[in-house]
Amino acid sequence: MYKDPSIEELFGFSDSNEYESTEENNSSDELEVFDHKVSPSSFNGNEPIDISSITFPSISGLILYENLLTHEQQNELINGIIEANYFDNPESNQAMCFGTLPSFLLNAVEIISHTPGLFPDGIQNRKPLFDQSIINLYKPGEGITSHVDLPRFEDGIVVISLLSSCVMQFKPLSDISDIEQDGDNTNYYNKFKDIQNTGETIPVILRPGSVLALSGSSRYNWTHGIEENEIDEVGDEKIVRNIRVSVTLRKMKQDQLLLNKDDSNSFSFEVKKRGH
Ligand SMILES: O=C(O)CCC(=O)C(=O)O
Repeated sequence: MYKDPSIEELFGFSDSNEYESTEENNSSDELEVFDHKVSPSSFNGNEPIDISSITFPSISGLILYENLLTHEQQNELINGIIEANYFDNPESNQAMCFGTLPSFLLNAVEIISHTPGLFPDGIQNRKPLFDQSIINLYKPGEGITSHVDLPRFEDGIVVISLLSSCVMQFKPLSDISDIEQDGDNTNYYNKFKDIQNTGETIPVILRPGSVLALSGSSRYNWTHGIEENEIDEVGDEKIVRNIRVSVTLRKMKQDQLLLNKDDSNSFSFEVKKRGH
């Protein structure tokens, strides 16, 4: 019978009793652990047959592609993340990579870059499409505070979801002082006027293999975040969260690259505990 992998089976550390595997501790058996990590059954089902795109009438620029990545492509990402050892330290749950993207992301980026309608052409055709990635690890119940991505990143952001589903909440940005400022960028967040601000929070279910694209209003005029819940309920659907990994892909503004890096082609990464 299918059983979700535990955090130590995936990332090789034991964190707390809460997440302790009920199975025998097999962490010394690399091959078996590795098999468990990568088995397609870890994704609970059959090959995806239905790639569907969902748009959100009140959030312009937001588009969700479900099943865009096959189980094998999801496995490739998870294996790459495991092999990069980002989360060897149980305190770490966020890895930020700058410059050249890690090689295990390249196939997924290739798929995304050939997915029509994800972004307006000006974004979709830029080179490179992305040069910065954040990999977030969530234990069941963990979330991320609602935020708007900083202005130092270009328009056109994607979030790839892996392993488990959760609900991301979109809230219209009502007050510019609500968000973290990054220099003199106040106008930056107000440049899209197509928002119909009803004050309503819109839940978006992010399932494994899905890719969520944010551009325009959805990127600048809405906050996005994940509440700290073990169970999400949307309509009739009840989602029991398990370990989730997400990959956010963005492009840094050119002037930021020059400011921050001697060599814009260099690769660097930072692993830390999510601040929010
Ligand atoms: O984990 C997610 O799905 C979203 C991550 C995110 O918004 C971020 O890293 O800024």
